[in-house]
Amino acid sequence: MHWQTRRFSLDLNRPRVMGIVNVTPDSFSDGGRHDDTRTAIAHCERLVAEGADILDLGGESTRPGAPRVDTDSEWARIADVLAAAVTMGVPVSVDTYKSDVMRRALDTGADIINDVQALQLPGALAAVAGSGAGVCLMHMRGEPASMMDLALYGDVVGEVGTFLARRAQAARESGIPAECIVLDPGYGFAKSGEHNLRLLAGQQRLVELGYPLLVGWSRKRTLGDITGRAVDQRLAGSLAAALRAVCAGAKVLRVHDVAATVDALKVWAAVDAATIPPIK
Ligand code: HH2
Repeated sequence: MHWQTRRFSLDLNRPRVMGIVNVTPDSFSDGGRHDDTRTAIAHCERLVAEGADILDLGGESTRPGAPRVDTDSEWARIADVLAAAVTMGVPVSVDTYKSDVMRRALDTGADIINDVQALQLPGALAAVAGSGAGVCLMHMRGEPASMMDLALYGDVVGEVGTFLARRAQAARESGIPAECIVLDPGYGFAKSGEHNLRLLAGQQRLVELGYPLLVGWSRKRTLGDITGRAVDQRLAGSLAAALRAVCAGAKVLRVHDVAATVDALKVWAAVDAATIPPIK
């Protein structure tokens, strides 16, 4: 199983780590930490040194209630960081739902477009089709400002699955090859804590759609609700959710804490590789 991106074909026979670089003043867990070009580039270098397989750059927060950022401001935040990141030897993803930002990112050498709106906004499918870029199509409803009002589901796994299957089909019909597509259940997006947990418990059903799954549980609110921990103390919860997601078929983990996640996956892989002698 592979994820075809512009410059790299990622072997997904082992789970991969996507390191988050939010070049924003207001992201929910790291807003303002690397929102200038110099510190953002240094953060990219650090995540690659820690073992990130992919970098994911974002210039607009999508936390619940986040305000929109206009195209030029979003692009101004990430442009120079992207130009530096594409020289670091790993595929670089840009987290955006705006077709103009997608086009500029692809012109600057981005390998992947990560769209929390699953290429639904006008011009998004056309911006990516023909580029050879990998895409991550994520489930959400509405917009970050209002999405939690839309957290109403009967069968959350089934409804998310139906949506993702439709978006993958639309992407393919627009000319994006199947091997470029990964799907994401969108943990925390228009979903209550209960929905997120049901979705993770039933995540294996989404694997049956036939595309690799990418998941983002890192530091999210549901982990705080379960553990009572503040956003900067959710590493243990994030690792537990990440490994549970791998158990349920996830192939790419979108995380803030790259070094710890890489270690956790090394332990997982070591157990997988252990040979079991027969009982005599
Ligand atoms: N979560 C966030 C942003 N982008 N993309 C994908 N594919 N999956 C996710 O779960 C996902 C995502 C939110 O996390 P973060 O980037 O840390 O925060 P913010 O949106 O506040 O910048």
